Amino acid sequence: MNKQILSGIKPSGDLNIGGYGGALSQFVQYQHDFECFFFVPDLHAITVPQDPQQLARRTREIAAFYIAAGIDPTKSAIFLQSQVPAHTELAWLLETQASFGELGRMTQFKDKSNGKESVSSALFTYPVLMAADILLYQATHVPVGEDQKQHLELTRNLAERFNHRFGETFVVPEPLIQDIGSRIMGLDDPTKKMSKSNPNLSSYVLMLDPPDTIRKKFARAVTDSESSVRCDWDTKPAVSNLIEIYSVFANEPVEIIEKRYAGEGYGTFKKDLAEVVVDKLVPIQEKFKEIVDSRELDDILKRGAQKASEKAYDTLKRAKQAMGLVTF
Ligand code: ATP
Ligand code: LTN
Repeated sequence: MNKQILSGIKPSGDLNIGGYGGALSQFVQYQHDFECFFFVPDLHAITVPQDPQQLARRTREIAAFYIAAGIDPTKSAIFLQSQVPAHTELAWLLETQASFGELGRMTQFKDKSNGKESVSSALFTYPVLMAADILLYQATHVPVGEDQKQHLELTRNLAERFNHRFGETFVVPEPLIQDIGSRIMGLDDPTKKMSKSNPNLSSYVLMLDPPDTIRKKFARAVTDSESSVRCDWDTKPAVSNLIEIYSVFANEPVEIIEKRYAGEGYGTFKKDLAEVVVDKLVPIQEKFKEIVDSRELDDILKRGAQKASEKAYDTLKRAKQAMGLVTF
């Protein structure tokens, strides 16, 4: 069977190393073994209020990060979701198959709407648009962080339900959630995922943080009381989180890192961790700066949208026909 990957990172805030560990670093690895579609889900970003200028800026930035991190645009399609209208069209078709109850059970919706007086109806239907993103490309695999597992499960249910009601139309996708890096936690609190919405700026490292800021943030990162550098999420969550970050950025297994720091205190380990992250991020930051405002980026995104559209419209047409909508 052909293997296809689709995934994306929302332009809803400055990208941090959580998104790199859970998503971007994986994208780069998979591009050699799969036909890949990497997009920027800008329509998902506007399910919560966005400043228009900032949204436009961040959308370019996410696309530039894809390339700067090593995705080859001649191999993989890189595009913006809003440039391929088939996404919203299929989302509508799928909404007719999704129940109110199942969308209400989505934990991301519950978290994001919790305590708010009013939220957009698009925040509620968000996972259906995500299902459309994936099903349009007949993706067999979707690399995401742990937090997206429930959305993937809904996507699988919708695909199976549609196929059952209207005949085989969609591939039922598998999530690709890596053991290491799929749950990078805050540097201030290892029980909460590293997130750009955390008001404590030291809780995350941004992809564009200068080296000295990265060093300071890791120096301040919380650790656990017992001072050995050992991965044990139950009793030592803070240090386990730092070891996982090291593992993602150095591309080394956890056991090797534990051995290297056996008998060392947290101080040396945290200093080295900062350097491992700086070494990885500095070249990405340089490439990012070269590309983010370039015409080359516009051309890549245009070509990507063309390639994506071909595949997307083919699937959309089949879905419409299956449902009895007249197509010509
Ligand atoms: P928000 O925090 O605003 O909800 P997000 O960071 O979860 O946004 P995206 O930026 O779209 O949303 O995330 C892109 C990808 O990065 C997703 O696959 C998500 O699972 C993953 N990801 C995000 N944060 C982390 C994290 N702390 N650890 C591992 N993966 C993460
Ligand atoms: N919901 C995801 C972003 C996203 C996505 C997708 C990821 C939108 N559509 C399709 C993978 C495949 C998030 O919040 N991180």
